[in-house]
Amino acid sequence: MTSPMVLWGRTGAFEWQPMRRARPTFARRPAAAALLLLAAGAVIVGCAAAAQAQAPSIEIVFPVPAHILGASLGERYNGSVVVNSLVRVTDIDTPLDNVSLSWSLTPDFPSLAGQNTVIETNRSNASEIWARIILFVPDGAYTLTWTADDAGGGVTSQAVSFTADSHAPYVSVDLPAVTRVQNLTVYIDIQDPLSDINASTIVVQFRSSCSSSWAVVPMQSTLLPGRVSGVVELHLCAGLSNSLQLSVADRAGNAHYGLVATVTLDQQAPTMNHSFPWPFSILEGNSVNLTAAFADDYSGVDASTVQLQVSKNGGVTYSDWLDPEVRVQGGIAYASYAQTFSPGQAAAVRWRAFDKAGNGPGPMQPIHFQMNGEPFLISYEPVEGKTFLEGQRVPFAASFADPDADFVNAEFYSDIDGYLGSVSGFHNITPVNERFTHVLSLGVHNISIVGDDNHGHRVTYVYQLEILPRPPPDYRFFLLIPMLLALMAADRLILS
Ligand SMILES: [Ca+2]
Ligand SMILES: [Ca+2]
Ligand SMILES: [Ca+2]
Repeated sequence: MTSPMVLWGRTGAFEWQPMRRARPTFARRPAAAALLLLAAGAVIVGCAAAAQAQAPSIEIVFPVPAHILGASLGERYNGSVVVNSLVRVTDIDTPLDNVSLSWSLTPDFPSLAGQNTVIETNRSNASEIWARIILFVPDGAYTLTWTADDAGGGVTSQAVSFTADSHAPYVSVDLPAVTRVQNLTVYIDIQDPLSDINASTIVVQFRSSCSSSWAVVPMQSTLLPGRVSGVVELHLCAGLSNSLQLSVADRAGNAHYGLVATVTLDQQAPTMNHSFPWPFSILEGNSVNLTAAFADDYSGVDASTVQLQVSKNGGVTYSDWLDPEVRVQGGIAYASYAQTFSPGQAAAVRWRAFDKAGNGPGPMQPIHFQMNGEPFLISYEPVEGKTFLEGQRVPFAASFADPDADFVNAEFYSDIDGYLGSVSGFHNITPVNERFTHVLSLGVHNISIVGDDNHGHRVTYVYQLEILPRPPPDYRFFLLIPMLLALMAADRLILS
């Protein structure tokens, strides 16, 4: 990019003040114009071989060749590097006011245009012009070219290469955030392609989780252009704060100093601090929300690794590993998995979890539990097929057992007479001697015995009882009475 020429009016010696643009010198200086016209005429009329106007001469005072800018605070502004280029122009055969100046920068960049890139000139001295521009450039390698044109055919250019580098070397460390490995080999890469690294400034320090002070760590270095590759050996201590810091400066003086990486050493698997069901508990219903909560010492539970296995035969065989829903809160991983069981089923669950460092599988011990089972009938009265006469009081009793030692209530129903009564047991088995009686209607009854363990299980047994009509009175009995009396009288006669 080339800045348009800007000529600023004369001022006092070495004062860098912007002034209004000067008018063409021909208009203001008739004498000089006449002289130039005469000279031109002489060239045209007289001699084609007469010397052409000699080009101005440019001396770039700043920056000097290979200058690196940007390392000092004064050379940085708002994220850019300030390039304050100063030149001195002399011209032996042209009034200096006629000399115009321009500049260009390679590579170009869009942010260069604007007020700050206007050329300031000082023409207070009749034999020389001092000019400068202020450029704000990003980091990079540049070539600045100044061009002076004396309007008489003499044009000259001067170029200077410089580097803008306002950034410290870039440091990258190949260090994991968490590890299970106590002795780590760490690769360090330091880069500064612009102004190269001053290898003598590199200092690596390490502080383990078990220490409160920093210690210098020797680094094996391989020096490359604009780059240093290093290797250090670290001996970690269990904990969160194994820290590495590094200081280094580039050849321009930009320095990096500070923490570059922290690594957690974790060698313990997660632990389970809560689970449901409790070991050896008896659960009601058919669906159980199996839950567990895991904690970890340093790196934290890897939620994606929390799994469980379920056994439905008391821990003899287990399912495949199942993926529960996992929610992590406050460093604790909460897992839950809904599973259906049958009544009375002996069950077991075992969990596993890894931490983020890969320690695991964590808790694997099974937790045994049982599903609440149905009660079952042991004995009952009256027995199947027994008949009773109409109007007779029928005694009812039942004994139940329950695998969970639940109380069992036994209720009796008739399909003819409805609810008959109940016996309620003490623990485990209803005592046989607890009974009630009921007069049933004539006919064949379907009797239901319903056992309820008060834990959701009602079992029903059905059998039949028949109530018979009473037979008519047997009058032959009454005919026998006089015969018996006669026999008894005869007995007495013989004995006496
Ligand atoms: Ca640098
Ligand atoms: Ca751990
Ligand atoms: Ca039960």
